[in-house]
Amino acid sequence: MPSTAVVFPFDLFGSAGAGAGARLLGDVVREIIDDTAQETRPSRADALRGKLRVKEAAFETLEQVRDWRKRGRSLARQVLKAGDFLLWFGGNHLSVLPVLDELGPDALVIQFDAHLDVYRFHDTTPELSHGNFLRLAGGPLPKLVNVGHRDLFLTPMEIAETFAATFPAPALAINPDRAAKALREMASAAGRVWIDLDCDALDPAYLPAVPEPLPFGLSPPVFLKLLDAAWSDKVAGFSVSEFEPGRDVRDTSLNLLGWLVEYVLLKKHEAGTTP
Ligand SMILES: [Mn+2]
Repeated sequence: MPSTAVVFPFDLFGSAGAGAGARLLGDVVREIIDDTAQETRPSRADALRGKLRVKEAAFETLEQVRDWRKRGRSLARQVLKAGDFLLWFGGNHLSVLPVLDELGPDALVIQFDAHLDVYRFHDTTPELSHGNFLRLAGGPLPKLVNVGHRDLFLTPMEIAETFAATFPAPALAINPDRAAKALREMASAAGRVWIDLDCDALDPAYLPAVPEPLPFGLSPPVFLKLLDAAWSDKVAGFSVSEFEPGRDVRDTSLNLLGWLVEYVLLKKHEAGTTP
C-alpha cells in the first residue's frame, strides 16, 4: 500500500503563514523520496522505495480559493479510495476540515491540539475560522477525541457537545499511562482511525513555530507514547497543521516534524516486514 502526501497549504481565516509549513513538509517527503532513490546501501528507507508520492494543491486563483473545501475533500477521497495511506500537510487547522468531511461519522479522529476548536467567545469571529470550525462544520463529523489541550475557558458541557472524550495536559502529566490505555481501547473499537496533529499540541519549547503557542504542552516522549497507543493498521492517515516556519528557531520545529514524518512513514511501511 503506497502513501500519498497531500500538501494543502490553505491558511485563510487564521494562522496566515502556516501554508508555508505545509509546503516545507511536502519538501521533506520529496527529500526522503530522492535520498531513498540514490541510496545503494541497505537501509530502513528501503521499505519506502517506490511507495511515496506527493500531490500539491495550489491556492493561487480566486476559483482555487473559493472551492477550497470541495477540492480538499476530493483530494482526500481519491487517496483514501485508492487505499493509500494519506499524509495531509495542512496550513492552518481549518485546512484539515475537508479530510474530516470525507472521513464521516464512522471514523475516530484522535486530535492532538492545545485548543478545542469550538470557541464562541466575545472575541472570536462568528464566521468559520481555525478556532471554531469543529462547531460550524455543517456536516456530520467523525468521533473526535482531543489529546493534550490546555483550554481554561470552556465548560465540560460545551466540550461534550463536540468531543467524545478529552485528555487535557494536566491529566496527561499526572498519568499518561491511563490516557494511553484509554486511547488504545478507543482506537481498537473504531473501524477507521485518523491521527490529527495541530503542532501547538507539543510544548513550544520543542516546537516553537506555531502561531498560537500555549505553555505546558506535550513533550515529544509523551507524544510518542500516545501516538503508539492510538496506532494500529486501522490508521488511515495522519494530518499536520499550524506549522508556521517564519516563527521557527534554528529549524527546531522543522527538525522535529521532519523526523516525525519519516518515523510515521516507516511505522506504516515497515509493518509486517520486520520481525
Ligand atoms: Mn491549536
